[in-house]
Amino acid sequence: MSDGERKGRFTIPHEELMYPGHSACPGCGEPIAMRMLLKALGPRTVINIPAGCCAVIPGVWPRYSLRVPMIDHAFECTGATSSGIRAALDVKGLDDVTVVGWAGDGGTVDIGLQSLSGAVDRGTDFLYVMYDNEAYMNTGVQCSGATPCGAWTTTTPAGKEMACRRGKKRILEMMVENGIVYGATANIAYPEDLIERVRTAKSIRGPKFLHILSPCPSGWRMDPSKTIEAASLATRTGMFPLYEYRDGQYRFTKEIKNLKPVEHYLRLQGRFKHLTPAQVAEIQDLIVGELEVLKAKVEAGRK
Ligand SMILES: Cc1ncc(C[n+]2csc(CCOP(=O)(O)OP(=O)(O)O)c2C)c(N)n1
Ligand SMILES: [Mg+2]
Repeated sequence: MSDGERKGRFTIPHEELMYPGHSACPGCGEPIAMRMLLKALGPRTVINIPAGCCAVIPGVWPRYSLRVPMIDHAFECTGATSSGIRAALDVKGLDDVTVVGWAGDGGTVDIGLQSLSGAVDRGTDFLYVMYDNEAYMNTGVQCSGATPCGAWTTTTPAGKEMACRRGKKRILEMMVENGIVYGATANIAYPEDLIERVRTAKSIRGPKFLHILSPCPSGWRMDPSKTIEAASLATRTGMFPLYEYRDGQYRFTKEIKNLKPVEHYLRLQGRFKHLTPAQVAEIQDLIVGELEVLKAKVEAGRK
């Protein structure tokens, strides 16, 4: 902890465990999320990363921008690798080291789902982080189970009908049903909140799951300077609500009052530019419906 932090001047730790010089595209949300995660966890951390942009962003050998060890592995096995690392650390008596499985949305909600589910089932003490850029970006923007309704991708082309018509896979709720001890959504536009969620996760033993929204300017077809604005609008329009699950209860970590119309979020990004006013209204209805479901869960926990 720095002097500034001790005096309460900074809520974001000064310590840097991710250096500049990584290979992310301009405006990419992933290194911001990674930087904040490492600030919250500190150096006693091991990260395992599957295929995806995240595998190359830290650097290609001999360059490396993280100050913690990272293990690179196949696309579909983040959960299994985390369980293996945890077991090895436990044998060595290193129970103060946090294990983080860090994967993209495609590597989590689709291809790594069985492996993640197995690790939760085994009760592995680890933090799984899904940074969500809402498509398979590293291979050229294909639709994943986390791509939002109406978004253009190369496999959901723009046309008269919306090729992607459903809501995002509710991965956090799926993991809750699977048996995680803590789960939360977070957003790079709210770094202090993100850090608080990571610290909470670190303080609890068992399988934890964090879902971080991480805009991708190239895939979202927007200017790299718009990353934080887009991320912030995602939460302020209700597209990406911030909430957590702990001890059997859901709770909003950012109140969802006075939501802006979703159009503000959609119009910022080229991936939604083909949408007609009727389709925008359809997406608005979908979001309102999903928020009602979430509110009911939060209310049920309060009773
Ligand atoms: C088994 C397997 N299938 C496909 C691939 C090709 N592949 C590498 S990265 C990637 C996209 C990853 O998408 P996501 O997990 O969302 O991360 P992002 O690239 O968006 O950061 C794909 C399909 C692979 N490496 N291994
Ligand atoms: Mg992705």
